Amino acid sequence: MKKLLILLIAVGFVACNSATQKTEEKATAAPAGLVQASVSIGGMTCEHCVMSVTKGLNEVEGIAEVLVTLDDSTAVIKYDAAVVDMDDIKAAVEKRGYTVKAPE
Ligand SMILES: [Cu+2]
Repeated sequence: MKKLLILLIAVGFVACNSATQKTEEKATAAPAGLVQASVSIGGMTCEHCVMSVTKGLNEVEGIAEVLVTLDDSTAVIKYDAAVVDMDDIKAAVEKRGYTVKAPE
């Protein structure tokens, strides 16, 4: 547990430092093979939470595009369903200390 806390603090610190880098999000047509899913993220309270979740998801191979919104606590993810599935997406978010409620 202590190790996890340290990890979370480290992640938060890194995320804070990069919080000024605003990623530009554009609505683009998904390339063939990509699917889009909107999931609810639990535990986000500020912009650096958004950055942390965004980073965590962008690190996952097969995820092409991530748009995390703090206001409604959602992440819209475009991903290659042949490479990743919802379990991988959940794991990446949970690794950052947040929860995921995937659409049923
Ligand atoms: Cu935060």
